[in-house]
Amino acid sequence: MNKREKKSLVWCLIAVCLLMTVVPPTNAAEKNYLNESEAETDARMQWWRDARFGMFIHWGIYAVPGGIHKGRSLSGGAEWIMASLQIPKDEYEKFADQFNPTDFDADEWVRIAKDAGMKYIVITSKHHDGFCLWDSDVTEYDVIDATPYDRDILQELEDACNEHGVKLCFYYSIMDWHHPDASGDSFPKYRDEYMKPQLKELVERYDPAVLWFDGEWIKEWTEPQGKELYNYIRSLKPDIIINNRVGKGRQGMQGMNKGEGYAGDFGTPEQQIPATGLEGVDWESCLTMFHHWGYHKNYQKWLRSGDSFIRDLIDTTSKGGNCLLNVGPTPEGTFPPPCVQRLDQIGDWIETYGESIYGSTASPFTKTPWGRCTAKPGKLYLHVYDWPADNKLVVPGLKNKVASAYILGGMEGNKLSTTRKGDDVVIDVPPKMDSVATVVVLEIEGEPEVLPWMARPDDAGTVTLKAEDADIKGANVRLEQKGENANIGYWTGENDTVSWKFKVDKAETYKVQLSISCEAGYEGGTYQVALDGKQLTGDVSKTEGWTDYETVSPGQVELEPGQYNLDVKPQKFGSGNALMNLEWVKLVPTD
Ligand code: H79
Repeated sequence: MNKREKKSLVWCLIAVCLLMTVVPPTNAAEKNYLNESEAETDARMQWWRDARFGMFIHWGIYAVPGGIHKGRSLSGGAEWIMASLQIPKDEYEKFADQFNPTDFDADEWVRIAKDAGMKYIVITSKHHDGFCLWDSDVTEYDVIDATPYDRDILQELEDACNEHGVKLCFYYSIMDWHHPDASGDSFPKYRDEYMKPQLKELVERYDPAVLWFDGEWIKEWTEPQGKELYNYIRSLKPDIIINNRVGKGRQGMQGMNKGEGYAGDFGTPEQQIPATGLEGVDWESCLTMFHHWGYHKNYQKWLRSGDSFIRDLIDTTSKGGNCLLNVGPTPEGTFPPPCVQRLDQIGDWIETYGESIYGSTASPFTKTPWGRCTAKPGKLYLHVYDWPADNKLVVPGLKNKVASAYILGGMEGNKLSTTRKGDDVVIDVPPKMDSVATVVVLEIEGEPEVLPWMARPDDAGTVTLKAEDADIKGANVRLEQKGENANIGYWTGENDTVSWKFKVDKAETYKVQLSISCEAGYEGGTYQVALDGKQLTGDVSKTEGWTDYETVSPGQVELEPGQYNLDVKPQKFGSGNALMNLEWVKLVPTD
């Protein structure tokens, strides 16, 4: 392109942008559902917020190869086999001839989900490969027309879900590797003559509670199209819920939106749980039971324990989000038995402790060192992972008056005694119970009034200030997760400061220790520790690399009982532009 052509292209783009601002993308007479009031959103989202736990199902003809084709296995998810092994369309289509899931029993699937405590099911109506699990009018590439199996899977699931009171929801991929118009210039044709008619079929025939989009990252898809599609679907079913992948707001796998103004009702972290929730933002972490989303023949290799899924559910709930746990059924139409066994295990836990999950909201605490907390009006549910050795459960920095305390699950009548110790509440708990997370209920008066987390001495009297609990201030300095070692890194500004609050309850002389690392070429700096009006300094020597930590001590401090603030910051940089990585600071009693 020459300069002149470039110039006219730029003018052309400017003209298009101007036009787009004066001509709204949707018919002005239609309702803009993106402008609904907070009360309307709250009413629409209520069942979803209360539900907290759903089942994701990835099922399609990719289950037939199960991650292995012609002796080749793949790097990505088993449901991506067409793309990752570059299987030509006509060759891939042949898996449809072998898709004959005669063991499929919608009623059993829904019962398994319900017994696991799941309130909704999200199934792939169409994944990236384009194959459809219902009898679509606009394609033959579906379970009725292209496979020997002659049953409408989505219809059977809808009937079973209605029967059991579980909400049925559909995943739908915008990206489509099968449809000839789904990429390039003909994309609008695919959108208007294929995608939208399919979505209309799905909404009108099966009445889904949620539409869960994916594959929105393709270059053809834009935020204005996302907004238009959002409004189109809401116009078909006004109270439907739609995820944020309908538009372009999502920030990668982290899943939350880049900012305000994007279409979609909830964020979609994928294969991860955010470090903290976000006040006023709905989100759902989707997690798969065995690394792949679709069925993989070697799934057992990756299958995690039932306990880990229970803790994931507690974790998402304690941060104010939902958990969508995925299973990839076999080509025969069953859930792999070890998955069912884990789902049973989750269901057992839910049966005892479900009250602490459904309808609960995020923890009011910044940190509960023994586990997690969920809340309902007047109640705090303390999910204890690490049972206190002395049977005294410390609820840190809770100002409210306590009404009562008891353990959930048939022990409600057995009240536990509580005492106030300064800002903390201490609950006398019985010896450790046999559960991955025992739930202690603390009934309190009024709205929770909670102080920010403050570190305190452990049984040996040592105060540990961890990187993940630090208050970090500076341009670049940040919390990093490298391998096992969460640490504070990118320490490049002279005012970059990390701080902790802690308290001690008796007079003591402490040795201050830091666990630091420094790659060769950066050594020679000095750090400063400020505590109780005193300053200690120490040198930064090189270690084997940024992940090789060494414990150093800049000196001792004498402290009286009380609350303190400890700051660490650079005093002088060494030969590089970063000071050090810091894993933790400890105050170790000297006697
Ligand atoms: O259906 C399951 C997976 O098959 C599908 N989503 C889950 C629910 C999935 N497809 N791709 N991926 C997951 C990973 C893809 C990541 C990327 Fe991207 C797409 C990297 C670049 C484009 C997402 C969008 C992350 C960055 C931009």
